[in-house]
Amino acid sequence: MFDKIVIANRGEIALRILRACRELGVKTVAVHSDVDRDLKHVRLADEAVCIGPPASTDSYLNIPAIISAAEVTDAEAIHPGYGFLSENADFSEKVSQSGFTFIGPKAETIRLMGDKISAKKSMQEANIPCVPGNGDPLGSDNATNLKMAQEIGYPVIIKAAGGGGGRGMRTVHTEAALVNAITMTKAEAGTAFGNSTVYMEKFLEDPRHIEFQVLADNHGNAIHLGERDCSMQRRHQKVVEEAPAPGITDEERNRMGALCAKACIDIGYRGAGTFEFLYEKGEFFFIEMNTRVQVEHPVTEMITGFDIVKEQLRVAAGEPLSVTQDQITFTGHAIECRLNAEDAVTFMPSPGRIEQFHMPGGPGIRCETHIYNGYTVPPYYDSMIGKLIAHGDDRSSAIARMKTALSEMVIDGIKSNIALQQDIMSDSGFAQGSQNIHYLEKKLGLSK
Ligand code: MV4
Repeated sequence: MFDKIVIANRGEIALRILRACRELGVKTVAVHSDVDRDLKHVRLADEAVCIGPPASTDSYLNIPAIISAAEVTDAEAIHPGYGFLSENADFSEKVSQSGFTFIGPKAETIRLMGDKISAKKSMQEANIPCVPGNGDPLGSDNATNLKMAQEIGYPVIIKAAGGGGGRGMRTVHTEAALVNAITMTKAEAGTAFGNSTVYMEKFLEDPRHIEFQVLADNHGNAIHLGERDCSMQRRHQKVVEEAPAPGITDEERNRMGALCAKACIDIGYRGAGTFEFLYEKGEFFFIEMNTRVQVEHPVTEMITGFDIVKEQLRVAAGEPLSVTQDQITFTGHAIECRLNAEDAVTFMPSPGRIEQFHMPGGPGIRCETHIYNGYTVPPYYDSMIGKLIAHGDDRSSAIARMKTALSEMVIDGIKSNIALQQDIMSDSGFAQGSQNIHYLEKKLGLSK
């Protein structure tokens, strides 16, 4: 195992990584911006290095500064967390070239999955079911593109190879709109991603978002930890996640999970990863692979009792996976509510000083947050300030525990989405389960 690592992130995930390090006897270096000296994990870390001014581009995205911090503290590895540099292939490459271990997949894997065309190609080759549409780059011949759309059947969606996470896509409902939509998406993609390549696939109108968690080592082993339902989202920001996904049978879980684990071996995957699918009318369709630990990993940890972050550290250190697939079992149901510092009506970020924080507790409750009484949420970063996770014997018990926990949690001084989460937990549609990706936005009156 590593002697010392750099945690190249902030907030709740930095604290989560620090806790995993402590359990494994790994020393920690927190790297932080000027305004982040009072972060909980910075206080708890063995060492702390300031890497720049508040703006992310000058600090948490500053590759030379982070690598220098690893050099001056004589650390062995760098954990990127999620967001920031976690899926930046150039960062992964520079970390390795500088003689450190990047806690994540190889740079070439990040690059492969970062390009949505090569990702889809590699998944088609690995027999992962993909959304209808060949995934080839669209050429400039209108007749060919019109023919392709006709064969797929409208509506279709034009997606940028450099996009992902909801960026760089356009839905097309009629033949008349196709040519212009391709032109527009290409132009926007060229500006936004420096890559104007686009591809076409069938647009699924009311899918659920279901994703599979995988872990792979450097010794040819890969396992899956089942799936999560992340359909409760607003403007591509997940709000509530849960595991298992309601209505997915053990057979479907085992079949899809095994396919994902096998695909990991095929592509030489290493570390923790997520296969994102759209799920409609009983069928899974691959859309993207995330090559990092995800915000919602705790729901999987709660139903499997397996520590994903500790395992990331183990496989990065060259150890084989600590478990085999048959040792993974699923118990009960877990729900995660993301906690955001935001206005209840406008959803605008609401930074400021936490005057009063009371953390909920009790059986099956887990609170992942870095906030504390007197902590000031800075305005420079994401508004997510933590996550509340409830585990129960079944879905309704998990909801009941979540409602109890939300009712006893106090976050004063800033605005938060606690009331929204309470509203969702009491929503009859949510209680039913299996809602699609449009459900929350419709409920909030945002669309359709
Ligand atoms: C789609 C789709 C429908 N059909 N692809 C949005 C984020 C990116 N990961 C892919 N996305 C979508 N791709 C096809 N062929 C609908 C979405 C989508 C979506 C997907 C997952 C979660 C929330 C979403 C919200 C709007 C659109």
